[in-house]
This record gives sequence, C-alpha cells and structure tokens, in this order.
Amino acid sequence: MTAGRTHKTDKTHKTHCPYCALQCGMEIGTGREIRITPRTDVPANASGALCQKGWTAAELLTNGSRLTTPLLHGEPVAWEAALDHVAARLSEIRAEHGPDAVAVFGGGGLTNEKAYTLGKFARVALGTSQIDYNGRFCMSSAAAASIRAFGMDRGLPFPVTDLAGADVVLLAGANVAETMPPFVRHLEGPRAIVVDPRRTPTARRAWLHLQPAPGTDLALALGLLHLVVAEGLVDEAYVAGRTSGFEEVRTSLASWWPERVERITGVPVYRMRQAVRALAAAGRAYVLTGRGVEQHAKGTDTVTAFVNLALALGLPGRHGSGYGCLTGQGNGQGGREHGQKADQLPGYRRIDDPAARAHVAGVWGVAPESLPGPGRSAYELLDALGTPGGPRALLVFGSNPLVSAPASERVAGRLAGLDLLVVCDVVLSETAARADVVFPVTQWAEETGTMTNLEGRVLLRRRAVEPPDGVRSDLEVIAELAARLGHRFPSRPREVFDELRRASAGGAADYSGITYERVEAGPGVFWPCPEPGHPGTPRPFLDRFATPDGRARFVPVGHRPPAEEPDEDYPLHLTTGRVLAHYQSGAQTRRIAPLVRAAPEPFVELHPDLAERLGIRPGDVVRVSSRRGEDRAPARISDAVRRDTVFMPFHWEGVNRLTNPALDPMSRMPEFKVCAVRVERDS
Ligand SMILES: Nc1nc2c(c(=O)[nH]1)N[C@H]1C(S)=C(S)[C@@H](COP(=O)(O)OP(=O)(O)OC[C@H]3O[C@@H](n4cnc5c(=O)[nH]c(N)nc54)[C@H](O)[C@@H]3O)O[C@H]1N2
Ligand SMILES: Nc1nc2c(c(=O)[nH]1)N[C@H]1C(S)=C(S)[C@@H](COP(=O)(O)OP(=O)(O)OC[C@H]3O[C@@H](n4cnc5c(=O)[nH]c(N)nc54)[C@H](O)[C@@H]3O)O[C@H]1N2
Ligand code: SF4
Ligand SMILES: [Mo]
Repeated sequence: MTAGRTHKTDKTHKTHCPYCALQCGMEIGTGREIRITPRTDVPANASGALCQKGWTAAELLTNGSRLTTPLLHGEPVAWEAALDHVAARLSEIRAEHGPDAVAVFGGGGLTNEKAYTLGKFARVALGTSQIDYNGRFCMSSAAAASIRAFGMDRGLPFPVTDLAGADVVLLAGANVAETMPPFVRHLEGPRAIVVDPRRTPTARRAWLHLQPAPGTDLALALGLLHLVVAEGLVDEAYVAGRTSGFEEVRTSLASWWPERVERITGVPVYRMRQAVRALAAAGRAYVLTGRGVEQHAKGTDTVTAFVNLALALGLPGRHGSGYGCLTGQGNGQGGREHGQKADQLPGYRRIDDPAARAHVAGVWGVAPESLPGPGRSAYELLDALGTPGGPRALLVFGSNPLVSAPASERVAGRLAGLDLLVVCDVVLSETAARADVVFPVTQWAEETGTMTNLEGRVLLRRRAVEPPDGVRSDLEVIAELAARLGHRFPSRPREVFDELRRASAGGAADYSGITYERVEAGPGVFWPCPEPGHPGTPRPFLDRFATPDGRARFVPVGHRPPAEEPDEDYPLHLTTGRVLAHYQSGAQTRRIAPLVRAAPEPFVELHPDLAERLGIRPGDVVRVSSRRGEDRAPARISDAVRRDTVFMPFHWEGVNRLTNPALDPMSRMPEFKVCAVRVERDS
C-alpha cells in the first residue's frame, strides 16, 4: 500500500475492486501514497468488508513489475514501430492464409467497453470468426444451463442482498469463504448446505456438508430430486403454473434411488434426506452453483440437474428464493454478453441469428453478410493454433492461458507454433513472456469503464490515478491497430459505451437505457434496461421466464462418470481450485508482497491416510502425474480432503499440465475439476 508514484493532491475516488465478480466498492485515496478503504454504499460489500486481495490492490498500481514499454521479441521498442509491425504482420498473414488465420483471445476481467470493442475488432477489422475468451473456462456451463432452462443467463437473477433473507442456501461447488469473502456476510442468516469434496472454510461454517467424490454431482442432484419426489415435496402448484417438461424429468428419476446415489457419490442417504427436507421446509431458499460442479465435461447437465431441483421446489422466479450461478471474474457477467464469445454478438445475441446480424451490422456500418459466423471455443481455438487450417496469429487481451488453460503443455506447444503472438497486459505474464510483441496497457484504477457484477448490475469503475508513462489503454491499442487496417474505432470509454448501448438494444442483455450519468450517480443499474427512463431489472423472472412461453423448462439429464476415471496407473482423483490470497493464473497477485507471504507456493493437499500409505510427510515434495504431464509441489496433509482425492490450486504454472481438456458438448467447458493422477514422493 505504499506508493512508488506520488500524487500532488490528496483526493479520494470511488471505484470498485480490480479482481472478482463481487466488485466490492472501494475508495482510493491518492496523496503521498495510494490508500484503499472499503465503501459502504455498495450493496455487495455494504458491511465495509474487503478480502485481502482487495485491501492490498494498491500494490498493483505501484509495484515495480509493471510493463511500461512495448516489447518486440523481448526488446523495448517504440509504440509506433510495434503497432506498425503487428498491423503489417496481420495483413500479411491474412493475405496469405485468409481472415480466419488471425485469432483473438479475450478475458472476463476486461470492461464492457473492451469486451465489446474486441468482438467488433475481430469481426469488422480482422474479419475473423476465430475469437473466444477465458470465460469459456469459467461459467459457461452454468450459462448454457440457464439459457436452456430460463431462456436467459443472468448469473444471479436477484440482488445479492436478497440471500440474507433466506432460510436455506445450497452452495454446490463454491468456496465463497475464500473466493468472495465479503459475500459470506450475506449468508449469515440462512442455513448453508455446502457440496464440496473438501471440507473448505465454506463447508466448515455450513449447517450441512455433503462431500461427494469429484465429478459425481450430477448423480447427487438426481438423488436429491428423487427424494423430493419420493417424499411428496414437489411444489406442484408452481410446477403446473410456471414450468414445462416436469413429467419427463419425474419419469427419468426412477432409477436414481438414494442408495445407488450413495454408492456413486459417497454421500450417505440420511444426509441427502436432511438436505432435501431442509430445502423443502424453507419458506425461502436458494440453490447456487460455482465452478466445482460446472467445470466438468458434463457441467451443463450437472447445473441443469440442480436447476431441476430448484424448479421442483418452486424456487426460481419467486421473490426471496431462486437459482443462481456465482460468476467469477470482475466482469465475468458483462464479458459474456457483448461479443467476445465465438458464437455471439453484442446484447447476448447469437451470431447465427439473421435478425441479430442485421441489427449489429447496422450499428457497425457494415453489410450483414460481411460478418463471419461462429468460431472455435477457447480450448479448441488454442489447440488449433499453428496446425494445418488453424490460426497462425493470436492476439491475447486479459488472459494468461499458458497457466490457466487445461493440458497446458500442449497449449504451450501450439503457441510456439504460431507465426505471431501478441499479448496486451500490465505485467509480463507467462504468456506475455512467450509473445513476439507485448503491448503494455493501463489497468483498473488508471482508466474508466463499466463492469457488470455477479448480480447483473452495471457499475462504473472510475479512473483514480494517472497511468505510468508509456502505457496506453486496450481501447487505444485496438483503435490504433484498426486504423492501420483501414477502420475508425472509438477509443474513449464513454463513446464506446454509447455504441454498445445501441448494439445491445433489443437483445437479451439490453443496456440501451443505461448511461454513464446513471451509473455514476448511484449503486448501478441492472440489465435489461431497454429505455432511458427504465428503472432496470433486479429480478427479471418474477412474472415470467425469458422462454417463448414464459415457463421455465425442466430438461431430463442422466449421470455419467468423469471423462477420466482412476485406474491402476492413475489411481487418484485430482481436483483444482483457488486459495484466498491469489487470483487466477497469479499474474497479478504473485507480484504482491503481502499476498506472496500469505501463500508463497503451490501445494498438494492430501488426506493423512493416503499420505501414510504413500510414505509422504508434511512438506515433502510430491510428484503428481497424469496422462498429460507432471508437476511437483510440497505436500500439505489435511483430513479436509477425501481419501481418494488430491487438491491443487492453479495459481502457479504447472497444475494445468495435468488437467484434462475433455469438453462439455454444449458449453465446451474443459474438465478442470477432475482427472486421474498418480502421486509419489519425489525422491
Ligand atoms: N481468492 C480467489 N478468489 C477468486 C478467484 C481466484 O482466483 N482467487 N477467481 C474468481 C473466479 S474467476 C471464479 S470463477 C470464482 C470461483 O469460485 P469457486 O467456484 O468458489 O472456486 P473454486 O476454488 O474454483 O471451486 C470451488 C470449490 O469446488 C470444489 N470442487 C472441486 N471439484 C468438485 C466437484 O467435483 N464437485 C463439487 N461439488 N465441488 C468440487 C473445490 O474443492 C472448491 O472448494 O472465484 C473468483 N474469486
Ligand atoms: N486447473 C484449473 N484451471 C483453471 C481454473 C480452475 O479452477 N482450475 N479456473 C478457470 C477460470 S474460472 C478462469 S476465469 C481462468 C482464468 O485464467 P486467466 O484467463 O489466465 O486469468 P488471469 O490470471 O486473471 O489473467 C488475466 C491477465 O490479464 C492481465 N490484465 C489485468 N487487467 C488487464 C487489462 O485491463 N487489460 C489487459 N489487456 N490485461 C489485463 C493480468 O495481468 C493477467 O495476466 O482460469 C481457468 N483455469
Ligand atoms: S471479494 Fe472480490 S471484489 Fe471483494 S475485495 Fe476480494 S477480490 Fe475484490
Ligand atoms: Mo473464473
């Protein structure tokens, strides 16, 4: 929190956190040093809480590892030379191999203005269909399931403060005590039921902890719903009045009797019963999912099974009850609405919808036929790089896929096969270190832009400090490249937002009534907000769902095992996730001293019985191998994890060498949360 740069005047600026989707409100005081204090006028953290990452975020602005000059093959180079070089190479590669030879990879941390501009840049200036982003690795399974059930994906279709009034909240695969600590304040009233293979800090506080084997949540949800039906706990009036398709689901449940589910999941029947009875007895209840149940090759169906459970209990679309997905990245919600996704146009429109194409092409001043069709999903895109018929150039904005993509050694090989890799970042991430050209950009408090938090509330993140000399904003970089390719793109955030409003008009995520003035003035505006006088929509499903007939759809789904199951060679489950002190690939937080002190290194968490069997003592370096690669880290021995499972955080390069890129057929989400591994003491 000490400042490297000093500021002449003492001022405070209201803004929001650089990291996760809770987008806690904070005030940045600039004077001799930069200070961060929590705001109490932002509902997400009105309690005045921030997590350790939020408290220490000022170091992002002041620490010495900041990039301040473009790099060409690792050497500092002037901006004009770097931009000219990239534009010339892109033109050559396009001329030789066609427009799809250039690919773009975006991020859910980018502001709405950036995500929108990146999608437009790909389709209009580059003419490529090859764009996707890291949100594919994040909440895409929940998004696909929500669209299937409700006709729309707004992570939480209710304000986060509604949770406090519930009697029971089921958290399936979410460790909010570490991933969104201030969120836990909203759960102080309700009884929490936590589903997690580990007894996490969240599970420890819970009223009930169900501890299934990784990758078996779909069976668990079917078992819970089976019990709801068997015990006569279905909200029949709600099902009749607000849903369709229940009979088919009811029939499909017959074979998921609780004892069978206990054998698959390891969760005792009496605990399932406890959970179901508590949920059914509650006047108000919520079912929430996180990455633990979503990051699987069957993530969409697993979320669907939890949505079916919520529907049978009559929760979604009722004031004080509901289903929600806990979006992860700072702008994970807005970032999935405005066109950086392979199959999408702004306003959460489909790129294969002729009416959507006509509308957006009109705003962009191009012919609808000139817009490319859908491209490859994130992992498929990374895996195609440099292969025959695949992209030959990649531009990365706001992601560090060398660390965060599954089967990362394979991805590293693909990146190495490119003719051109360009990375825009604030620091020299592992991916940037391999790039031909790196553009240093402004971040968070150095620029203005809107973010849409996990509630679907559009917020303004204001510029609070001067950026260091030598950096430009992502919007400026894109506009400069577009100009060299013959297109004029706006680069001022407000101007971009006004264009986004028009492009989103009439779409599911309609921002047309949201203005900078409105989000500057208050606690943000919930989309959809189709007109300037419209109040915004905190709870979009109260009267009807966004399906053609207004009813929520039950969809029958069946359990299947993980893509890779333990066997003789690889006898254990590996699951992966997060710790409190680090964020994502760690590119930002591994450079912040107090966070490094709090969590200095990766680890392998394993049960004492397993450790004893393998002759592993606390702190021993352990080798973990899968069919795709191996990694080493010190052992952390804890009975919080199942005997058949080891856990590793993914904030350091290495763990994703092990993970399985098996993809969900609908969401194209990789199976980050379960693969088969062998664990040995590294002698
Ligand atoms: N500290 C911190 N906070 C963050 C982030 C961060 O990197 N660090 N990232 C942000 C982002 S982008 C996201 S997406 C969110 C993610 O937030 P969460 O979803 O809460 O985070 P994870 O740790 O990935 O996974 C949650 C839990 O899933 C459990 N799990 C693993 N496998 C399974 C399984 O098969 N079934 C079930 N039921 N559970 C399983 C893990 O043990 C873990 O405790 O966090 C956001 N907040
Ligand atoms: N094994 C395993 N792997 C996982 C997961 C898991 O649970 N297990 N979770 C997945 C999930 S949910 C996610 S969201 C991904 C995230 O993984 P990544 O996509 O790698 O996310 P970050 O580490 O946040 O990378 C963001 C990068 O953008 C930079 N940056 C920050 N602000 C800006 C900006 O304004 N502009 C630009 N151009 N750059 C900026 C940061 O310095 C950083 O290098 O990881 C996925 N990978
Ligand atoms: S919970 Fe999320 S938004 Fe709040 S301070 Fe921590 S990282 Fe920032
Ligand atoms: Mo995420």
